[in-house]
Amino acid sequence: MDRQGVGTTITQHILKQQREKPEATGAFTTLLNELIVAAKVISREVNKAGLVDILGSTGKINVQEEQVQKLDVFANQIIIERMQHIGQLWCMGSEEDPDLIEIPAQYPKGDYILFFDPLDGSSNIDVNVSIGTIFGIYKRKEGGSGDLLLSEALQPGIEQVAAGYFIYGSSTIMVYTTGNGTGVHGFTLFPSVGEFLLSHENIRIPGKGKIYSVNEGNYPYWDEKTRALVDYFKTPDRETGRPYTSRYVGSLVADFHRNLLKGGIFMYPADMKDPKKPTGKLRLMVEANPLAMVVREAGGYASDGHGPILEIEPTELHQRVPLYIGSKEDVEMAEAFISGRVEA
Ligand code: P6P
Repeated sequence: MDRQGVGTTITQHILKQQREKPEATGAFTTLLNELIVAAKVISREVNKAGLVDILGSTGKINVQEEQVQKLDVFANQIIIERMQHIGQLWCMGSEEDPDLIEIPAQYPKGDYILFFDPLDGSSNIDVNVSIGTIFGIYKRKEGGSGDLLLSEALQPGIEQVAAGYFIYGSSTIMVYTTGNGTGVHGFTLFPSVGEFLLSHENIRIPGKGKIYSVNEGNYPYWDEKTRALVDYFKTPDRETGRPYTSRYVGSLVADFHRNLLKGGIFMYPADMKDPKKPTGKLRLMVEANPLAMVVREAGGYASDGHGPILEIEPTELHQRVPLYIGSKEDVEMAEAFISGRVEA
């Protein structure tokens, strides 16, 4: 806290970073600040969800064939409504919407593309487990057709100009990076001030952790390499600090945030539980890519088991990928097992 008793606000932090970029026009700052306003509104609703009739399911199934929670719908609408009028977006892609979201004709368009999961982990809302909003921001490529084409919107995660997440838990925290060595920084929402204040400056993930996070209920549906990998983390070996501790909340943002701060590996491997989802449950554009950028900027790594998540050329808006993400040494070990370089 500085002498005003406030500390560094997220707005000050963004402005400082943007001032160091001669090409900055203020468009990105406007975009990120509006997303922050949306997150503050979502945080308020999440934190009072237990008091008003906004819990439970809408009875609808989304494009992911998952129960749509009322707060899911609310969060999605808030982000779309707030972001579409600021004149900085070419289009958006949401985990909740089957297709790209067009900016209505009455609003000016911009050069950025926002992919987001409005409320990840929402099945945990009713049991008061932390949930979150995940976002990845891209710059529209020059020379496009001018039409709203998926082929022009989808880009590899390495092209993100910013990525991060909001976690709505015991407190609301925003973690983000603008890449290029600018680091990963966390801000905690002070409701009394109504501002996100810097609380975790320059987050670095340990090179090797002591935690593994995976839903072991899927063990019967994994292939031999995946089973051998998870068994590896459970096998006692003093030299490599095994067995690791198992920690799995079932809310990606909560599991990722804990491992980012403490070290460890989160895994959502491919499984044959649902033949319609042979490449795992998590989505490339709205979950894996944003977190892969955050973890890379914090010194970690994210892989699909064969190579960097950030280098995957997307072909579909909602394509799913296996995800191994966290401490670099642990994720590289996962890659060695899954790609067959280590014998099962
Ligand atoms: P499972 C939540 O529904 C979610 O999308 C992620 O937040 C979480 O990591 C994962 O699914 C949990 O999936 O199959 O272990 O319940």
